[in-house]
Amino acid sequence: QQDNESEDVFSVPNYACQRRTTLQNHNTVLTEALSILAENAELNEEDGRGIAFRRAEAVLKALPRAVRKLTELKGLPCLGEHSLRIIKDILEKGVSSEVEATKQSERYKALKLLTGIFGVGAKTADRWITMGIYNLQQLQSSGPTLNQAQQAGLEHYEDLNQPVTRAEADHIGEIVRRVVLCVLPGAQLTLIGGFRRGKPTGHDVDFLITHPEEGREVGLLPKVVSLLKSQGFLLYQKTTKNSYLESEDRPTQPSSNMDRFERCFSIFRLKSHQESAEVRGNGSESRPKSWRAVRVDLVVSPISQFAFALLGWTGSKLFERELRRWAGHEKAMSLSSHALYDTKQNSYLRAASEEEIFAHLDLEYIPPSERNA
Ligand code: DGT
Ligand code: MG
Repeated sequence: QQDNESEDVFSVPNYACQRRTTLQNHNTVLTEALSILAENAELNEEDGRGIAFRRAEAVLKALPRAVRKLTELKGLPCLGEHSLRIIKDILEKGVSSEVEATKQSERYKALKLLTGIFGVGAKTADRWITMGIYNLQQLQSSGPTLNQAQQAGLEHYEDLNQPVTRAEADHIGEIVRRVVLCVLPGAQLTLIGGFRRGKPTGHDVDFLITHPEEGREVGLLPKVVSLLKSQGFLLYQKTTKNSYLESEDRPTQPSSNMDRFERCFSIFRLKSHQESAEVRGNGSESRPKSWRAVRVDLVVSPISQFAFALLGWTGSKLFERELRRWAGHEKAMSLSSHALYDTKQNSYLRAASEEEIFAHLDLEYIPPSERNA
């Protein structure tokens, strides 16, 4: 009797960084529903609610099979009353009225549309909605002041909302690698973000640049950017300087995602592979556009921080957040994309690989493809 019962109840560890979460899961109807509510909370800047739904979503992603009954979930972590109610509705009726109502709501639709403009966050979108701006036409006709990023975002709206494929990411990688090596022979370029976790598409392409000799990476990024620009690859770019100082950077907010690497947010002009053929064969009328805009992020790390940067930029966002929560709550350590600090020993813990960081944290190593929490 008791054996039967325990067979029917799921069990997963508390933190997403203790679990192996692949891209595919057995409960997509449930996880997509919770993801909508999480997204809605994030768009409304209700961070606590957003995190609660993300954690619940991640627990369901980690289950070894589809959920059949609510009672199977007894004892699982991170499933609050609200999430359980949504799951119950879907198990019983096939849909959640709250999720459906959210998807239909004018505010949700407008927030999603407006924050889909590069450079527009939840705050700006909310301000525009109060001004009666719910779509791109209203935005263009009522003309609030746009900064340069937002202007570029609006101009390339359609392209930037088309998923980037892995092939496009690799193509951009070849272009960037060539330029990086030209500026600094021996430098290394690594594809990070969702593509490193095995995602077939992404909303942008993220790269981490380093050099095996500490310090050689200093000053690299502005040169890379100006070379890319002179070769016509950049439609927009904003570069921020490295402001990390170990002595003053003891990360005080383990939940914060911000880091201080030298970084370039850009919009890349990517030529279509078939461009030459199409342009040649097609005369002049209604020639298809021969290039597309793609969001590309470049981050530079000194080799001494590379493992931390790699871990911090591979994601998923929830996996990162859970790693920092684990470090802080369970290990009295503070993890950032620069370093790991042990508050009991009052010292930094060095690491040359992601494996070493997991070991410092007393966690089983989880490879990128299983960090899709
Ligand atoms: P995507 O691009 O939507 O397909 O999915 P991801 O997972 O590539 O997400 P993305 O590009 O927003 O960010 C990649 C990872 O980098 C993400 O898991 C968290 C991390 N990340 C993003 N922005 C920052 C930042 O400002 N600081 C730090 N430390 N990490 C960041
Ligand atoms: Mg990305």
